[in-house]
Amino acid sequence: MNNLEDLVVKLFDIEAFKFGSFKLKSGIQSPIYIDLRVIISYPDILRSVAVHMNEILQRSNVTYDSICGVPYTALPIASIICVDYKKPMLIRRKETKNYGTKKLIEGKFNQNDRCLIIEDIVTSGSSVIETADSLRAEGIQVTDAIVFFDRQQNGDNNLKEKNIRLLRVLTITQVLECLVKNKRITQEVSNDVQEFIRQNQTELPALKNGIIEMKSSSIPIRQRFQTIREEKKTNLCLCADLTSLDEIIELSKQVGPNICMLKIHCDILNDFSMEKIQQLKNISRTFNFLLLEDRKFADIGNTVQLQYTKGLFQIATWADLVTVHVLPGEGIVQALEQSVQSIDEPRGCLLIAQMSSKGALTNNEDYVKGVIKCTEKYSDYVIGFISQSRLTTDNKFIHCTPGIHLNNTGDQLGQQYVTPRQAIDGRGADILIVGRAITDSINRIKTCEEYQQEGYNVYEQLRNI
Ligand code: 5BU
Repeated sequence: MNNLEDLVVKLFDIEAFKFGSFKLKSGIQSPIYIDLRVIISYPDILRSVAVHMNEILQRSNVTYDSICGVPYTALPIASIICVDYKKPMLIRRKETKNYGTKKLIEGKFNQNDRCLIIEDIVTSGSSVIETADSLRAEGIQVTDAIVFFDRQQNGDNNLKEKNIRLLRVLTITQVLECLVKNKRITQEVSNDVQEFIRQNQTELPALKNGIIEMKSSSIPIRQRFQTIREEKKTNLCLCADLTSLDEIIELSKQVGPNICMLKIHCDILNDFSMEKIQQLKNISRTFNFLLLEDRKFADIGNTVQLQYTKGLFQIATWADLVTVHVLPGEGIVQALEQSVQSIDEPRGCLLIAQMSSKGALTNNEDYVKGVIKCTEKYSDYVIGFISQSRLTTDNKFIHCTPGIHLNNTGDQLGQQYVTPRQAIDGRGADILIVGRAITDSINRIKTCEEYQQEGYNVYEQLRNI
């Protein structure tokens, strides 16, 4: 079955294409339903699909080190191509395991390997993008994807936005033409489908499961936090005060599902690079957590603008959130907000109202009042506080509390700890900022899960009172 036209007709005959009126997952009524899953029951057709895909790959001169099929239909197709044309395969799990290594990508790969994604049908491109994000989070390059069938609903442009070139064997227009020519459907049916396609163009959707918010790039940070907390059931911010970004990257992949935020201090890293921080950012998108740079800006407006956007770190390009002291006056917030106006992703900050360390000079009533006033005035950019108590009844402001430990009361350098329960119940924390309690523990993943569970349980108990 080398002829593509024969293959299309065969696919119609085995009911991979159906015409009528079908309710799609989105609730929309569609005149066509395409389900390529049936091909696994027809070995000749399955192989033929793989062969045609490979022909396109040969013609397009794509270079790649491995192939990753998007589950499920594309998996057998990917397997055939990999075996027949001797390419290694990768598999992306739909969910991470709760036990063992928690790997999201199975198979052997090296950093900067180039992986080709294979999918059966593309509509919006969301599944391909979800797969690409996971691969990229592992340091694997994704530049091309191939689909057997393009529904022509703007998937190619959506993928282009993510720097992925879409290759395809067939478009819906070609399928319709072929089926009319072979008298499987009438011209009228074909016209109806074409009209439906024209009217149902897609944009990048936000994905579910708490993993990857593709539109996270446009959802305001405050709203993102609320969604993450509910979807992932976590109010835990892991504070990774490690001096190796490589180590933070590895850790973030392991605990990504458990946290709503990752806090770092970029100026303590021995191996900072824009490439690595971009990798961390991709991981934060994959696992859907916010990235907080605990920069504690505290200078005049002009200086903080430079510190935020320039230098080695270019913090504004990657940090969803930063921390800010209001010591120099509210101009600092105005200056920071101004410098992210040209960035096309939402940015926000947390004002430091009260510190956890012994004898902190911030913890005085007038100072805190000033911080609250400033928060209210710049409430678009300031999403909340770093605090040790609930400072306002306005729930739109998020209270983040550091100084958390389940079985320690402080360190030798002035840090003071409370338990997650004390922080949430007693002090009104929305987010627990936990550092060494997790990073110094013998099993970081397990400890992280414990803090996540404890934090979220207390939050739920209080919510249900
Ligand atoms: P720890 O390992 O959980 O003690 O780390 C706490 C983190 O929170 C650490 O990165 C501090 O820089 C940060 N922190 C804090 O501990 N207390 C504060 O008041 C503020 C930040 Br603001």
